[in-house]
Amino acid sequence: MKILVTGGAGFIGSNFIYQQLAYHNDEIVCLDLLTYAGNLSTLDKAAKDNRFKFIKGDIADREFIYGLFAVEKPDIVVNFAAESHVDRSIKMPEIFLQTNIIGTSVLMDACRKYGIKRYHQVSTDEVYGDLPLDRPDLFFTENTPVHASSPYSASKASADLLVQAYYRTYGLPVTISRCSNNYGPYHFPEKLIPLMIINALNDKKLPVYGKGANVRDWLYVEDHCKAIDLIIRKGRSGEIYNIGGHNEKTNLQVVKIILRELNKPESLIDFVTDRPGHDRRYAIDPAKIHMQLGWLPETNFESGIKKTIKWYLENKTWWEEIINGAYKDYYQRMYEKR
Ligand code: NAD
Ligand code: TDX
Repeated sequence: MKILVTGGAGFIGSNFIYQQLAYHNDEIVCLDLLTYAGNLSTLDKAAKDNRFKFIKGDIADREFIYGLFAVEKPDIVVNFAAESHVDRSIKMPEIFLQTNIIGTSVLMDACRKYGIKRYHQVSTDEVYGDLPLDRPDLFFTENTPVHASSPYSASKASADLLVQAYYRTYGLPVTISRCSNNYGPYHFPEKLIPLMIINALNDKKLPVYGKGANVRDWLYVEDHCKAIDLIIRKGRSGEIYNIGGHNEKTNLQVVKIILRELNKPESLIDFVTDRPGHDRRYAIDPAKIHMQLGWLPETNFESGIKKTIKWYLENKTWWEEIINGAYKDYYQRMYEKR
């Protein structure tokens, strides 16, 4: 079988590729535009495997995508390619619409034209909006209405609606997964956990938005990838699967854990202006994927964060190259006057 993995040079896509190569004997074609978030060096080890091939290109470029499908004829498409950072979407929404919505429709049109066994859309719990902080009894289920808050989540929700429309109208075999916040190796340093680890290692301030009271439901990236693996091989076409491991933490709790693990003082914490429209709490009910596909998370937050910190300590070159490049301007623009 041949699997086309789009966005495989990013955080979750690269972890998915390594897991697929370790557990299965399928061919993997990785398509990635190598935006600021894509990093070819992340795939260095995969490139040594003759079942793996990398192609640079844009999922929203129709002519290019049709040409690629005509040659590669993938059996399964797993679409990780996206603009993924909420803060960037607030400053620059257009590219989110282009990649996340148009890109998804182009990929699915290619699937219709050339035929595939399964198109899988990697979506997010953010499409459900947020939950109040004082109702810990509430969780997102697959039946929770879509209610996006940021241009990022609105673009992901729009893509999900298109995926469902292609299933209903054209009978395209599709699945959608909606996962909570991931963390682990190869996470781009603009996101909370890697940003805080790297700033703490460099004795820089840790910018916590608002009071740090917002809650995220953290899942170790390998658990997310295992869930997607089950869905593409055993999941039912037309279905949505929520993925999450009941690992809720406030941002302040996460930052304090990181400081404690690195033996750094809490005086590094800097409370800065809040994110506009900041979602208060995400919390996934993963009962469906557990009951139907037998998925359960294997890594709890306490061991996952230790593994993650160890990875950032042992892979300094990977992130130093990033933070010494265009990331510097990004950081200044995003945090200077906050
Ligand atoms: P990421 O930003 O680390 O990686 C995205 C990858 O997509 C990069 O390699 C980038 O070069 C590539 N890409 C961007 N635009 C492209 C285009 N037009 N054509 C081809 N490639 C393009 O993102 P991530 O955190 O790995 O997220 C992957 C997917 O998972 C996204 O769809 C995201 O919405 C979803 N998701 C992420 C999380 C999370 O916590 N990170 C949680 C749930 C869902
Ligand atoms: O500097 C920061 N300070 C801070 O307090 C950053 C970057 C974030 N935060 C807060 C905002 C959020 O409440 O930390 C929380 C996590 O922020 P992000 O890492 O930006 O993630 P989030 O906005 O929750 O979105 C993530 O989870 C769902 C991913 O980036 C999305 O791609 C995914 O869909």
